[in-house]
Amino acid sequence: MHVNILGGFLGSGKTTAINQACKLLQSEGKRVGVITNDQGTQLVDTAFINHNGIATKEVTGSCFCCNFEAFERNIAQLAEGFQVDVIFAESVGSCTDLVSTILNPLSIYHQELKVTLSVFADAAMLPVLIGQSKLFKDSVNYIYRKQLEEADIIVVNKIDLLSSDRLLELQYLIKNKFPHKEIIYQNSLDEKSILQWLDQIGKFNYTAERTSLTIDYDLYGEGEAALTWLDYLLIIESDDNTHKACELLMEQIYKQVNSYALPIGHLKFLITGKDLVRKISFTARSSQENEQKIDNWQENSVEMLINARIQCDPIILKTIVNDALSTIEMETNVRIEIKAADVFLPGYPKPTHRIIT
Ligand SMILES: Nc1nc2c(ncn2[C@@H]2O[C@H](COP(=O)(O)OP(=O)(O)O)[C@@H](O)[C@H]2O)c(=O)[nH]1
Ligand SMILES: [Mg+2]
Repeated sequence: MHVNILGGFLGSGKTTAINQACKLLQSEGKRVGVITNDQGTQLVDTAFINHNGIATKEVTGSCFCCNFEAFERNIAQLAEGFQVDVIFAESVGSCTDLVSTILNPLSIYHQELKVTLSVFADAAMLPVLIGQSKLFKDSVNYIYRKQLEEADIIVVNKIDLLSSDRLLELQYLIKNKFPHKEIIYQNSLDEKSILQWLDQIGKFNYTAERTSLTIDYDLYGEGEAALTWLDYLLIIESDDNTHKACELLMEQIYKQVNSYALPIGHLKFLITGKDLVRKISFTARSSQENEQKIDNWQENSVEMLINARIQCDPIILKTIVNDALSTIEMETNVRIEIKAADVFLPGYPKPTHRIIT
């Protein structure tokens, strides 16, 4: 069985690529499964992939590396319960050191699995984050660079958003920076691009021995803890339609985060109703690139899941979201019930295994 692990920073396009790849493989009659991962418990990615009719398991409350047993259990359940041929596993966007903590343990304890590690990077963010970026703290940039360093394949994603000149510049930069890496340039919204990625991981030499990262866990832990985690589950109800209020709420949160100049890892919303599944993501791009038109819907009651990773104090993020909820309730005719709310700083990474090669 093939297990394709996706790493790479928050918002780089991992879930999008998995979703597209699964649809393509399913249309060819293959049985696919997905394992999602987050340190929170209410996951936008799981709900999104599930709504698309794909067998999904999740490791919550901890990353794959710190709960390897749960990861193994999920692989076994997808293999036995759903008889899948291929699994895509998306690791937490602020996680690294996967070769020593996931791939090496899998190659020792599960030699029957054919495992690959694709590390995704947003094409526009890549030159910023491997340079002397002041966007995130140095410890966060450190994680980003380490993720790329251990990739089997680097997937430079969202190339559709670059001009051809900028793409050429980027290709030159990346080739020089990673002369020995397999690199592909991708638009995950495009079928042909996804087929090229699937072809590349299909051809991968699964028996290749990988080199473990040399990594400073204190700096890695500092980077993880720099990004506050927020998960909210809301019920939004109205006597009329809920669309406008939801749109205003997302806009209000995004604007407030920007007004405090807080760097966004990701800020994503999943809105579901009787006939509705809508995912809206904001990432560390310019606000103009993040401008989104949210098509109308007709629903009196929707569920909204919010997942955020933002570089700031947890109290600030919690206050921004709670203030936005109050404002929208006052200014529109919706009632908002908070079903679950969790805001925290991730703890120090403590992998189950760390096997060095
Ligand atoms: N234009 C464009 N947008 C993309 C592409 N891949 C992902 N996105 C968008 O980038 C945002 C973050 O994607 P997501 O898959 O959630 O990233 P993840 O955090 O790495 O799983 C979403 O709004 C996606 O629609 C791409 O190749 N091109
Ligand atoms: Mg994701």
